[in-house]
Amino acid sequence: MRCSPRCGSSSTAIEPRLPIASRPSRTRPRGGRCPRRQESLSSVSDTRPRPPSPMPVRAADGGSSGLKSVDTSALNSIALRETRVKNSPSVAEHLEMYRRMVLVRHLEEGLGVLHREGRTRGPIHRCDGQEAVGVAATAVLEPGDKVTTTHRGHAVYIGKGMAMGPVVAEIMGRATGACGGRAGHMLIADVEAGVIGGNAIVGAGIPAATGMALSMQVLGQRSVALCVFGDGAAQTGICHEAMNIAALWKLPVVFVLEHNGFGLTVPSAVQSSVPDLAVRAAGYAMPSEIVDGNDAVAIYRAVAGMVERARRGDGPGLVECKTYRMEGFSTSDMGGYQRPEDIAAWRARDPLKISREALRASVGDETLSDIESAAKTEVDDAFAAALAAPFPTFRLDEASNPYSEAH
Ligand SMILES: Cc1ncc(C[n+]2csc(CCOP(=O)(O)OP(=O)(O)O)c2C)c(N)n1
Ligand SMILES: [Mg+2]
Repeated sequence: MRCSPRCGSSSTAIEPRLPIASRPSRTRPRGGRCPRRQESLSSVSDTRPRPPSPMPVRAADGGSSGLKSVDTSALNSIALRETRVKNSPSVAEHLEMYRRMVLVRHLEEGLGVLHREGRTRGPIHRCDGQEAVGVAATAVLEPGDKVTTTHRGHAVYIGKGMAMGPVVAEIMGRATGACGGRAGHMLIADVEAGVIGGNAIVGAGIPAATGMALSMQVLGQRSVALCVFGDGAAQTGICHEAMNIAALWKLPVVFVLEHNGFGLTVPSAVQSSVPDLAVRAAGYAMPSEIVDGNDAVAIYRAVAGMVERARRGDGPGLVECKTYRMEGFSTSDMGGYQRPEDIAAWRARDPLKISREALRASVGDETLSDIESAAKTEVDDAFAAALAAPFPTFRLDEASNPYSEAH
């Protein structure tokens, strides 16, 4: 089954198969045995060929290969019926997602300019081309829900409702920043907005969101934790540990895998045994879906379905968003390993273009242009305010300063 008109990958959804103990929801099952595990695993090993994915990936041999995926369509019907909810965004919601994506794009481009002028500190991981993932996934959430993200988290910060001013000021290390200038661009958090934080340790946001979901379950809240993480992070051991325990205990956590084709300079094809990482969800009896990661509406729909079932106590789910990072790994990336034709192909499928095109028919060019110019002004103002703001002052504790002359 195709997950969206633009996505050549199949949706993969697997009914959770864990026995539920006496309490029907948010109850930790006593045992971890999965009675139908064998059935799901044998279905996953069916490797019938499928049409290639639109995501261009350089194969291990350096050639170009379409993604060969596992056909798990046999597993889809039950869970898809169950997770089919009223989950399409309204035009107003799509418009707001578009506005936030435009804000993030201006933020990224502004940072690029400042970096070239030598006015930023440390590497900055831009998310140009990936805005739809962080923005659309968080657009689904309610204010009490929490999100963790990665070193490339700008779209999540803005998507979950942080104001542009404190985000820009934090990236620029100013006292007026969301974390007082102490976090920098990779570690921004905002408790009130439900942003538990970016994280410079690859994979570390995955157990953090899972732990947050455990606390929500223990406290009997109706909230959901969402974790945005990369394809590189998906290869870490902690990812598997967290997913296993999340599925075993039916924790209200949704894993959103931002599959941009690379971990640092390493292509997915040489770091993963499977091209579609969503198939791993079957190993945890967890539903999963693959979507076009440049299509905000497709992401919103898939994440909304997973959030809905997590909120009602049916446990975690995984959404794999196929996307591409158009500006390299970071501002210190020297490039040369991304094929120009791949970059061009993905630029042609820019998530902002896809949403703009979809919205034009309903709201018209004028509304979109107004939104675009207001977003530009908002980001320009945020940069001007941040650059005029002071740096924080730090008081060193002499006793714990290893470089102190006092020792
Ligand atoms: C535990 C750990 N190992 C290695 C690194 C170095 N590192 C930083 S980003 C990165 C790649 C991450 O790839 P992915 O998760 O796909 O995120 P992307 O950069 O593609 O958004 C690596 C290996 C790190 N920061 N933390
Ligand atoms: Mg990656």
